[in-house]
Amino acid sequence: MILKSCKGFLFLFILSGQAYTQQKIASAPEPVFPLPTEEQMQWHEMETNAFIQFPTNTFTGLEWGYGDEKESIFNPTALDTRQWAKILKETGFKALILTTKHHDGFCLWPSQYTEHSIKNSPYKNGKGDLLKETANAAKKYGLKFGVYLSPWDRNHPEYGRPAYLDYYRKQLRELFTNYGPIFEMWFDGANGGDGYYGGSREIRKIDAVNYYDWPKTLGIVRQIQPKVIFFSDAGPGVRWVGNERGIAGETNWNTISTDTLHAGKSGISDLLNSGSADGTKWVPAEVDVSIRPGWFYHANEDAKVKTAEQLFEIYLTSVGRGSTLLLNIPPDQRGLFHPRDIESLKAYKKILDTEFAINIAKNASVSVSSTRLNAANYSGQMITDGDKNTYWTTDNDLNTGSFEIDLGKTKPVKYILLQEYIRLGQRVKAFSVDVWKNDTWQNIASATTIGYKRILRMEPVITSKIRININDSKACPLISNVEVY
Ligand code: FUL
Repeated sequence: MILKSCKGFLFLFILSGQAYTQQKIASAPEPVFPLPTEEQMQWHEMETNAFIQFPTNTFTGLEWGYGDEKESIFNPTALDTRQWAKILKETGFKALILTTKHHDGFCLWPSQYTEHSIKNSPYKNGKGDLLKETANAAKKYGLKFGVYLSPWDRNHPEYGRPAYLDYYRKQLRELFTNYGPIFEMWFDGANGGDGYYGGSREIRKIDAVNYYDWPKTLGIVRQIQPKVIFFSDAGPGVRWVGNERGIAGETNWNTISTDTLHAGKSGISDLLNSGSADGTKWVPAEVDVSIRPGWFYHANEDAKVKTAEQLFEIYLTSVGRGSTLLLNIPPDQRGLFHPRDIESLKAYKKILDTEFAINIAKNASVSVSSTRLNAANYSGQMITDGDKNTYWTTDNDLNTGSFEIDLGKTKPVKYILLQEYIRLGQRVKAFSVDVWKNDTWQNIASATTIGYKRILRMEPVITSKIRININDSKACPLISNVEVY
């Protein structure tokens, strides 16, 4: 392969047989801002992560511990963080995020700043450190590790006053200094209300916008680990999707204007769910949902564990709509994933492997309405070449375009998976899908955004050719990948 420059174009000479064929190479389109950071890109590519919540609620049966639980109640009999990590790895998860302290204020690590922690529990006679054990298990199984540290603390006597903020920041320092790389930090939106508060047993309200002084608090964490991604309603790394049912918006922009949000702000669920086309920041939606009705293990919910089919639906409404799925699997009172949850997870993985077994568009030939400057490096083939770093695009002045994928012969089609090259911004606003049937094109689907990934499930249709029409885009569309199953 030889590269030469002439009149502003690069020419690529590829040796095919005995002769060199000349191919024109053009430069990339201008980005459409805002853009993801490198860490956000990695986060997009992870697609499915797990949440693990194991506070005193597991033993009290509550959903929100009051903060007055005795430390002695935390007594898992067979805890094994390697079991969690092993199953998550086997069922396709890329990371786990541990709730290190829920609203009850009970810490799963021996924090030096409180007595309300694992160090005063029977677990390993007070010598246990679940943060360390979980981080080690994640590492052993090649999973990234993240943490949740509830800002709301119903145990702490100073909650709602400046002294608590100092305590919270010290705990963040402990987390980010002692447990290795943390890829994501989860800030919960639930903040303030009734609680034990060191025995006061009263209602404490906070000023949600100002109390935590988030810029300063996040700055402290960033100084220790600059690459961490912050989750909250307001981002700044990733945003809440606006519900806990596992459903991202059918229209799902990774962009949103964060000056309209703050953690815990009410009345913005729809905005969080869809993002906004004209948003000024890249803050993609994360879909957090539990495998059980609640966030913690309760034996009376064993029969209500989501089925593999329900989990697969959630996959389609989260990852399939360009979000990342954060699926909560709460360990039981032994400290292990319950057999029912494991059964669902394994069967869900089987569905994924079966439904997406063979991409029938892999290396299929693609014809396009037009190619950017007729350059080889933006041709239709980039869509089916299996390389996430190459893409098809058009000239700058076009915000529509179409391409046809030739499957070679007639085959049943049930899913079409599309991806934009979002490193240069999310662009597509509307697209439709046609299939070749009875010697004509028939429309079978229309949708809005694509983003990092979009999966359309259809009534199975038999066809030999698929046409995707980009009907509206912020600027020339950049399509990096299409798969067909
Ligand atoms: C919510 C919390 O109140 C729940 O208990 C749970 O931790 C969930 C992930 O976030 O806001």
